[in-house]
Amino acid sequence: MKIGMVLYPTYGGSGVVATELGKELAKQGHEIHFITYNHPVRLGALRQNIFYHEVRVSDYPLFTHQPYELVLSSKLVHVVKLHQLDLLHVHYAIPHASAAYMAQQILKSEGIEIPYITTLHGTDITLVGKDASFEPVITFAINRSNAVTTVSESLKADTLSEFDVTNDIEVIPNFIEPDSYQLDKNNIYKERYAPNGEKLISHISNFRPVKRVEDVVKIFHGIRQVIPSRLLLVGDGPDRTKAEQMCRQLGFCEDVLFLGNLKSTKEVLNISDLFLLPSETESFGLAALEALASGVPVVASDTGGIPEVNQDGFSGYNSVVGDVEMMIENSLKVLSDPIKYSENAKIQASKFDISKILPKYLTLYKGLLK
Ligand code: GMT
Repeated sequence: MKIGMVLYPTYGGSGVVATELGKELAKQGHEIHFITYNHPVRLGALRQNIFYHEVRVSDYPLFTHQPYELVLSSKLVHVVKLHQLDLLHVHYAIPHASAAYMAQQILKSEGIEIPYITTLHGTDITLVGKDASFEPVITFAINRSNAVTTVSESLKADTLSEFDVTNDIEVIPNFIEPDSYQLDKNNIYKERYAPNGEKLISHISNFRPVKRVEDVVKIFHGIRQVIPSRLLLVGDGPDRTKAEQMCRQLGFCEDVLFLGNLKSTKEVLNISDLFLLPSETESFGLAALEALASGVPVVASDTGGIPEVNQDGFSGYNSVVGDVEMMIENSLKVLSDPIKYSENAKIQASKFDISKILPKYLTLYKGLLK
């Protein structure tokens, strides 16, 4: 199959999922065309069966806001025609689903039929999509998609309650490739970040308010009073400064390491003892799944799709959003029995092995091409 994969190329989970899906399909011999405005972060060097088409929006003085969606639609038309693509798979509804619909209609007027699949990832529905200024277009583009998937049951329920969706929605969870997370436990990194044998607690996100990074710092504060530990914070975003200020106020800056955005997070997870994800809402929590795949138990909030990913009491614990005290208690429980929880984490992650999830996408694609 020849597939056009439309995505955000940044560090966000939706872009990571789209990139990993495309890479795996390419390995299996399918031709994958990534279409977006920048080289996707997780794509790495270009490889066999993979192509990248950059969407370039020119700067014209008349436009206060550059019309990315129109340029993307045009790009989709060009790429579909030039490479005779069989289908488009768009990740994140805004504005990818409506751009795909526009391209589909243009191609139809030229006698070319191409289906598009929309995968909803979370904030396109739970935060941004709810915004009244987007709603009519999003509802329309979801309903006109030839297939719609969500990454969790929870997101499916949210989509159905927030939007007037008439299309069927199939849940296809996010996935990991377990072997790629089994790195050698790297003592050099461990010694560097935990020179006195401290426990390493990690958190990876885009530091937006929805991630509740302040709770991460508070939980760490509680853990640190009982067990010598250090906090590794990966990512960047609006709440980073707030977190930095908190560390200064609480007086433990030397034990909190802000590592910024990293192309690969596996090395950090590989030396972590516990992963924190106390988000306000999370449609899935790919970062938590990547932690579990690395054998790192997760303490999280019990919101959105997180309980589908992190099994409470087994691979870690989930509790009410904002219940920092409970999260501290759960963290101490996990850290006191590391081997058991680490093994459980890997068992839990294996449910999301790419070998189990990829066939679901292939069946969906083939069904549309019949
Ligand atoms: O978490 C974010 O803010 C980024 C966002 C994205 O679009 O990349 O993540 C969403 O999609 C991920 C991949 O499906 C999910 O794992 C995240 O849970 C989801 N984020 C939220 O729902 C807040």
